[in-house]
Amino acid sequence: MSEAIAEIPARVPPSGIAAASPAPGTERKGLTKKEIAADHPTWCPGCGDFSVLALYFKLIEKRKLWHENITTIAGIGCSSRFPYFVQAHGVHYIHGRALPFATGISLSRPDLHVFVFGGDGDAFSIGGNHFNHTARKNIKMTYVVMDNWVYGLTKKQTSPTSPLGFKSKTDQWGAVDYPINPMKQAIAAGATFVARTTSTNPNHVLVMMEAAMDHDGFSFIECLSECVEFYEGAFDAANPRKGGVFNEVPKDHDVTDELAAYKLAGADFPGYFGIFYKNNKPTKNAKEAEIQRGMMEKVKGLKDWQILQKNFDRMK
Ligand SMILES: Cc1ncc(C[n+]2csc(CCOP(=O)(O)OP(=O)(O)O)c2C)c(N)n1
Ligand code: SF4
Ligand SMILES: [Mg+2]
Repeated sequence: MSEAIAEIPARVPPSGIAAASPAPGTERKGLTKKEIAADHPTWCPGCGDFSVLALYFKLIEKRKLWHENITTIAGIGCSSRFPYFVQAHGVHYIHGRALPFATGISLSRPDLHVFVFGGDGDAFSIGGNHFNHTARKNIKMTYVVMDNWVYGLTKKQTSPTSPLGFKSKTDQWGAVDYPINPMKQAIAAGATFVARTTSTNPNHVLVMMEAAMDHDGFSFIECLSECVEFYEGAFDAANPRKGGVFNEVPKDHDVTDELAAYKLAGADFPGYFGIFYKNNKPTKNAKEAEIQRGMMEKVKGLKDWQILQKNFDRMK
């Protein structure tokens, strides 16, 4: 085998975050919040996004993830500022393009877990196509959409999840377009883990994030996260402290039943919270790794130039 090829690490399908476990004798202490927190978040006081960030820190602490085991990717929007505030590898990328960027990382770096955070506009307007394709390809990553039913960063335009009648700068007389249902969209697109939570229930957010991280595939979480500036009170009906109700997914719900999950997703607001759907099917990561293993086997013993020559000969 040529030296260049020998250096390429075997791309094994990632399994959870097992790579974070230190080898015996090399134990390292987990990161503290102080070590993970970067810039002071610039969100408005009271914004629901603070809670999601705090729980992400908690997840990193609890699961003893080190900087080199995680990456935090986002598009553009208030919620998408997320990677700025995490002291780890991350990218604040192009509006709606977080998922293709994250896909590249996920496929090329099976040793780390890719987290993507963003807003409803980023996910379902400009990034709508990428959402569908990343889900159907079952790329291993965790995607948390901080859904506030509005474009926050650009100061109150109707988003794809804004309810009918919502008055905004783009719909002064009230929104007339039917909103999309993120849960239905995710299930229909082929996401293999689909969950719903709300930033006002911190314990629940953490449980959902952990379950999503442990899923070997594309895990999607819709997290309601109030924009106190442009959609105050949007989720009061889901917050018992504001007189609302927090209904967990019924205990007898079968998470492998796609139709049952779709039915749950259709419940009137505030709907249900928890894991709606979970299905273990091979990821694109695993399939590509298999193809690569096969290819490497075929060129075993050849020098780089011989592999190149073979490719040229095939093209003649
Ligand atoms: C290509 C492009 N189009 C439009 C914009 C303007 N823009 C920035 S953020 C945003 C919407 C953000 O809404 P959302 O994703 O829901 O995030 P939030 O701010 O609500 O967290 C828009 C339209 C942009 N930055 N780039
Ligand atoms: S505008 Fe809304 S979403 Fe953006 S930081 Fe302020 S409260 Fe949060
Ligand atoms: Mg939004």
